[in-house]
Amino acid sequence: MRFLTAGESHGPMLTAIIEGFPANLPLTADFINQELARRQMGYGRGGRMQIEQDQVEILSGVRNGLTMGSPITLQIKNRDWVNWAEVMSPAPGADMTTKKITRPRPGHADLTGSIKYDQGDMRNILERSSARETASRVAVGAVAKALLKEMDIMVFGRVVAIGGIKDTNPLPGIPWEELFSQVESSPVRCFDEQVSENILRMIDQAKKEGDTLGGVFEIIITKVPAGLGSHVHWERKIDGRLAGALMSIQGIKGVEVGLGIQSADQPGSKVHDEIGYEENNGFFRYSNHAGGIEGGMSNGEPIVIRAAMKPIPTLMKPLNTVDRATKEKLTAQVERSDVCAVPAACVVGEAVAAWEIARSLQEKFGGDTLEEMKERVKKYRIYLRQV
Ligand code: EPS
Repeated sequence: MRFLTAGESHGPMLTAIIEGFPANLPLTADFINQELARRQMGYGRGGRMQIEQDQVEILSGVRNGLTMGSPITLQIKNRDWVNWAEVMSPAPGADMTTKKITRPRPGHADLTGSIKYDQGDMRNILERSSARETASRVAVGAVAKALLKEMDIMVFGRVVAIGGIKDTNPLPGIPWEELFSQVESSPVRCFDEQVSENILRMIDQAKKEGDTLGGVFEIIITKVPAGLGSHVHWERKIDGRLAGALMSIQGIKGVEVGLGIQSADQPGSKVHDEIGYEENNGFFRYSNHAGGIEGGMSNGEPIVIRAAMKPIPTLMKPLNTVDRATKEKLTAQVERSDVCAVPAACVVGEAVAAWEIARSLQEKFGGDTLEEMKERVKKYRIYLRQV
């Protein structure tokens, strides 16, 4: 299973092609659109989200609401394109001056991208490095989620910190659905209401100061059977794949699994999860410091991964830089942007994690059809309970 995305932030559209997906999976544009709408929410977004109302069109691979096993093409039109048609025109004669960028933003792809691809106008870098691309990945992730749903696997994210304000409480011992619905109702995807409120104030303050904020989100994946991924070779390790996928989201600077970095500070006796066994239910762990992954494989406990997002590099009170063309010391370009996009990145995190789980599931269970895959997963789950 693989996918490609294409499209510029202010081009006509974003496109994704998924290949190697099983046939007979129920899939509708409505389901994908719900995920796209979740990505557009979150306190601290900029003006662009008022313009867009991301809607997917399924252009191939699906007929009568079911996948056919052939490549699936997804397309999301950029509503903003009408305002950019002349600037972004692919034909010779495009307006190359009005929106030209020569003052790189510290922390952005602008400068290095423009040197690497030898582009005097850094718009040619911004257009593709923009987190607008994540709309495609959320659409792809929605397709993966639809597959995972069939196997009862749920992927969900919550924000645990923004701008240094943290929800330090351990995961509350309530049913997952309850936790997720409370998170879903928070404008910053934070479980703790008091922390949510403090974060809202912090975002308002940052906006007033022309600044931006980063944060940390956590992805939880439930009911993953033990044994996805493998210890036998580096690129089959599921933690490596999940970390790589999360790290590839725009703005992410750190990823940890379970206790993560903290596990380095403690002795083994405090870190490792002791093993238990329950008749007819199989092996389990008494704690989940490993975040559901040991030896590059899911171990049957919920997978818990965190990702840290840096503050967005476009500051309304810009930092110092050097003009690409004149080498003059100036302040960086100011573009329309977000004060904080951590809640949106959290939804993107769900999507990329869902894709990696679906991919590992397909590798283990194969299957050209949903039925084959489901049957094999069902049998394997019986084996896990009896082993
Ligand atoms: C985004 C669209 C962008 C930004 C944001 C994410 O729209 P525009 O650049 O037209 O305002 O709101 O991207 C960034 C801040 C970034 O640095 O990439 C989106 O659709 O999520």
